[in-house]
Amino acid sequence: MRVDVVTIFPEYFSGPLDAGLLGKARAKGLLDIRVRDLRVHTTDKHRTVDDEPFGGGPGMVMMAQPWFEAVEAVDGWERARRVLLTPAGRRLDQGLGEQLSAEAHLILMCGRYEGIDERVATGLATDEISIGDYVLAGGESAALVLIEVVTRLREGVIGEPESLVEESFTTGLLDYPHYTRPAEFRGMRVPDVLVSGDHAAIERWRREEALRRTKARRPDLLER
Ligand code: JEE
Repeated sequence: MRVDVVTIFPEYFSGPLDAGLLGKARAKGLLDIRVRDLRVHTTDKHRTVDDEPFGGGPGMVMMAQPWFEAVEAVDGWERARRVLLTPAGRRLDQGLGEQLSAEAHLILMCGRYEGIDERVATGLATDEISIGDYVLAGGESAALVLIEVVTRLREGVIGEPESLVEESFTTGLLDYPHYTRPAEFRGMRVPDVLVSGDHAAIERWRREEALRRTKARRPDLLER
């Protein structure tokens, strides 16, 4: 899968894309990520990307021109899924992540300030996506979240595909609690059933714990 990221902070991506699952997927050639500096496509000596909002209001708005030129400079951009990260977008969930993971090419647009001139959303992007209901300072961390969600769903990225099948957001419940050795740590004991060897009882316990947690923390998941 090919991913092009457009940002005024390319350096934001160097650590996260090299570590862990993303670093491995790139090393295996399963993920080809290119981070592009929006300011390359500015036209003045100060490399300006923002201006005051028409109609007034707080903050600055990113200009459409550098965004159109940056995206149109990506080879194959017309066939790519062109995603604008924005707090005003459709909320990312596992289902949308699965859809996006089937694409050959994503272009992710990461804004800053109060956002981007609306003509980028209407005339350049194919999708507007938000990663959740809170306000970030820009789209970069959202793009990293999206890249991680999509990458771990690609064939060959995760060694054991069983861990994808049992995924909590696929079963519709939160995950059950996990424990490892030692059986007692600072007076906190692992539930007896997990060391009992009774696999039917373990399965029942896990299912009940998942249900209990979901009721307490995410009742919205049970309504569906
Ligand atoms: C892209 C700029 C910052 C801050 C004002 C906020 C008023 C934009 N889930 C997500 N949360 N935030 C983002 C995100 C934030 C961004 C950009 C994505 C570009 N910013 C910014 C404040 C405001 N509004 C919402 O209420 C109305 C706008 C994001 C994603 N993806």
